[in-house]
Amino acid sequence: MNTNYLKNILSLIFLISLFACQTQVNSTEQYICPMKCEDHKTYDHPGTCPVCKMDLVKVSSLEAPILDEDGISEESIFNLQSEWKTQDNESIHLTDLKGKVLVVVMIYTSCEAACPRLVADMRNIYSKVDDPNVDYVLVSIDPEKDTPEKLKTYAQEEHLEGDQWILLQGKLDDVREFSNVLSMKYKKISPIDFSHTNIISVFDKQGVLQHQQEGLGVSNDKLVQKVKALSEE
Ligand SMILES: [Cu+2]
Repeated sequence: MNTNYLKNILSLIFLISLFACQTQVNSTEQYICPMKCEDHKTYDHPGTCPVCKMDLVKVSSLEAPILDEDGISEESIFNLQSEWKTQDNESIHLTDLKGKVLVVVMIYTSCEAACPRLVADMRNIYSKVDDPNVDYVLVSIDPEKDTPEKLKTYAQEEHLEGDQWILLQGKLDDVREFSNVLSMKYKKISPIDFSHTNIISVFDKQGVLQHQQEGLGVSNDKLVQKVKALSEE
């Protein structure tokens, strides 16, 4: 009787310690946005990213990038299914841009304040990098007005000519989704104008965000260096 009682107690202690161990393992698992919207901010529980609304993933799962059969990591923009129109009125998916380093900015063509300066910075980066393995992508945040024809005219006016310049018109929701990936904020403030953050982003050849430059009139030296390094990878 006494032995049995002791056995039961011991088993119970064993079970409790097992359970305690398990709880501890779970609580040390951290979660992170796959797009790293808030840089390296981690969460104790699974959920969705407050910025881009994508499902948080386990930090440990990001240590070795998960590649699908096409060699695209979970964090890549090439996973986005959205369809876009270029300035030449061709339909493309983001994955069609695979294999080149991408320098990306979101603008709208009727902007008279910040966007012309961002575009000038893009041209400046283009001439400093001087590498055919880099594409320059301008995504319109005003797809209702920025039709492929309008984008074509804008490209000519702004001297964004040649195969390396890609101007994109998307659907409203797809533009919003894309801006979330870049942590780029924009808001319509009048029938013609938007307020927006000024960010130039760099993606590697697999479509993973690698660098961002925020602000107007800032030095692009670091970004140029990063683009050159990624192009050589
Ligand atoms: Cu603007």
